[in-house]
Amino acid sequence: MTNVFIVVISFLLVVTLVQLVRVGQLLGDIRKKDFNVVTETDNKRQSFLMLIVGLAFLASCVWQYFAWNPLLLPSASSEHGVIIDELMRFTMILIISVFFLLHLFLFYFLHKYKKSSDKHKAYYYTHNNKLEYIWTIVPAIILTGVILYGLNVWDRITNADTSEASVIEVYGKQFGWNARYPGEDQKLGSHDYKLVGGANALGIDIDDVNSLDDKVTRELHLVVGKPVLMKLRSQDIIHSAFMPHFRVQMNCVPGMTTQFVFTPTKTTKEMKMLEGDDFEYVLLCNKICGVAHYNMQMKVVVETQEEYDAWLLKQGTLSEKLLTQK
Ligand SMILES: [Cu+2]
Repeated sequence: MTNVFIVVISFLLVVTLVQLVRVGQLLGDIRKKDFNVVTETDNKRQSFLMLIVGLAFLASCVWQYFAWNPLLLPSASSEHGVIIDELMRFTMILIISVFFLLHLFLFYFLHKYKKSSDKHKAYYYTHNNKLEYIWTIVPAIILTGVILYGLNVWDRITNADTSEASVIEVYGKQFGWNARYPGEDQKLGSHDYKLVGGANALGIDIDDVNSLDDKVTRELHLVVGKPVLMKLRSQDIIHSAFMPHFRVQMNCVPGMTTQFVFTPTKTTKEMKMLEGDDFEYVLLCNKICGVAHYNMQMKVVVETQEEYDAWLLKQGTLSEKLLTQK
């Protein structure tokens, strides 16, 4: 119903504008003036209105910044997330400063250089090498600096030390996630996509001795302050494991294993105290992968080592699950 009202009101607004133009034309006829001739008063009024529109536009940008800011993600919950946030902040400050500066000049000059009889004509100015150098070289230097900064951050994230990290496999399929933890041997068993079928949704090679104590879960539990190396796989099409609070995202590609190493820094309990009791970490799919893509998610819990150990102990191993099925 609201949409119908919006359409009707928009239509009436257009009709009103057309009628106003018609009234202007009729008034022009009565006063014996050509309605289409732009007078100096018109120019002054229009340039003043342009200035108002420009300032209102910039004011609306400031308002939106404060109004929508609470909808942004909270500060990063991982070690590398901090340097991503710093890069983001630096880039946004740079872009927003340039945006405000340029728009202030744009609207000011539109107002200042309006057509007016008391000013001389605009000077036709074709070329200036000095200006060309300045507006080519200065942005080039600044952008090169931004790119080098970004590459440095990317390098630090993707080449992080994996030697101390515990390995967890994350497996995506239409439309859900599983996590696989190695058992006491600390080794994940091998896998093959040809083995996917029935209860063996992850294609795990059960003839591999390392597989038997692996644990497949529907939640991802992580230890606070401990690096984790996520090995990512997909069963069917490309998915993307996205954990916004940790600033982690990596594609899951069928037929290959991708990986991401990171260290969580805040437990779920700490985040609940900061963000409210409803808060949960989540792993989402960030590739539009089909009709239920919107709901392809897995709960993530960050906890202390003791809580993690207690949880992991309760998860059944693959061999136990296979025995109960028989
Ligand atoms: Cu997906």
